[in-house]
Amino acid sequence: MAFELPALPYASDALEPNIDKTTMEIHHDKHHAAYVANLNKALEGKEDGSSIEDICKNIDKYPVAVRNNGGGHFNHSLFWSVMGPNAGGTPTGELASAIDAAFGSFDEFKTAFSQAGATRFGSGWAWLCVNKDGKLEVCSSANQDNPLMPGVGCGGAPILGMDVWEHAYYLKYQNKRPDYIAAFFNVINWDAVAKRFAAAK
Ligand code: MN3
Repeated sequence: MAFELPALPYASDALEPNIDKTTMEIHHDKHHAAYVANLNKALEGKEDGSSIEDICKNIDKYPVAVRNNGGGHFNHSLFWSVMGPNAGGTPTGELASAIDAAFGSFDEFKTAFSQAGATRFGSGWAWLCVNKDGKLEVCSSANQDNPLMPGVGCGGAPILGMDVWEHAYYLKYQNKRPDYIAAFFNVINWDAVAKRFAAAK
């Protein structure tokens, strides 16, 4: 079965002014759509019913086009789902406790995550993951790689991902990636991240 582009779970202007409508439209309707189309093309005749998560976990069995476009599909699907309008702030409950336990405080987590995104050279992603021991970790990956792929980074289940490709921010923020990263924190849907955390533990 072919993979499909998921609809944005909110309007394309819902993240204004932090992420502008035009960037969201191009990012979702063009970039993510292209990853899905190219993933389906790369898998044509070789579909085995694997989920996109299972493809990422076994990525070494696939050609590089599946790595790039399958990673792109997984990463962007997660990305849309962990943002939202009326979001931002700080997490609560078990996720907040786990962040404090792993990083010392929310502010220290924010610094580590922001730094992972800011220092990723070229294109890639910053991640918050639940590692094999059930602990939270921050890492970053190049291109469309992600922590589900063996040997990439945290080696765990990603529960928050931030796209730091220029296409994610250049129209509004140009070369100022740190400004985009600061704005990203205003649109994190911590309830969605907490659900992923509960499922990953
Ligand atoms: Mn992107």
